[in-house]
Amino acid sequence: MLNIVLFGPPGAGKGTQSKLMVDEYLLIHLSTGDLLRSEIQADTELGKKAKLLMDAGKLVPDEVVIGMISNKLEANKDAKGFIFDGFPRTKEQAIALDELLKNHNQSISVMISMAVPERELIDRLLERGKESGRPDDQNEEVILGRLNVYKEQTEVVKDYYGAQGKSSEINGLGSIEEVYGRIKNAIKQA
Ligand code: B4P
Repeated sequence: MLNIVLFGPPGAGKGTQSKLMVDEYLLIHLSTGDLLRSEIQADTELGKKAKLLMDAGKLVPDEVVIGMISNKLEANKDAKGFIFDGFPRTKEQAIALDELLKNHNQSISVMISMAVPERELIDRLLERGKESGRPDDQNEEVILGRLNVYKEQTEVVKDYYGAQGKSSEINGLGSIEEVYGRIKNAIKQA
């Protein structure tokens, strides 16, 4: 099985690249952001609570996203592997993911970390906000807050996989195809 963590700050291109990887590697794409937005769309209790946090650029509690991923792993026992997009976002989530995969006799194959300068991230998210209607993409202050959350709570996840010898960093600047080529190389080397 091929289990990939696609990692990077908000706007790095994780969702964009995941779509290309799904077709080529036949993996199941698990985006906690998409899963949470589906809950918001369906107006569930979970969605109502998540919306307040997401619109403010804050993280949803660990137990909520870990529970979502656990359900998806259970429901896809025959999968060829998974792309984890936007998860794990805290060290606690990374530890929980290792545990969940261990219960299925699986482990993470590689964490691919996408590096993009901060100004480019802000411009990409503001641009997406014009069309997507996502409240968390429309306000520069909220975006800066999300980048701070990334630095304070999420960046440690890179060290977590680095300590396991599973971290591979690529340049996330350039065309979508150029970035995808680098991801394919990182997977080949892993
Ligand atoms: P996410 O949905 O994960 O959203 P994101 O970080 O903004 O990144 P995304 O992957 O969608 O964007 P991409 O870089 O592809 O999270 C949203 C919120 O959900 C979080 O703030 C949090 O509240 C909550 N949440 C999610 N997971 C959580 C977790 N595990 N724990 C707690 N809370 C959680 O693309 C950005 C833009 O860049 C796009 O418009 C794209 O077209 C463009 N782009 C991509 N590649 C490009 C390239 N090479 N060149 C130019 N533009 C490019």
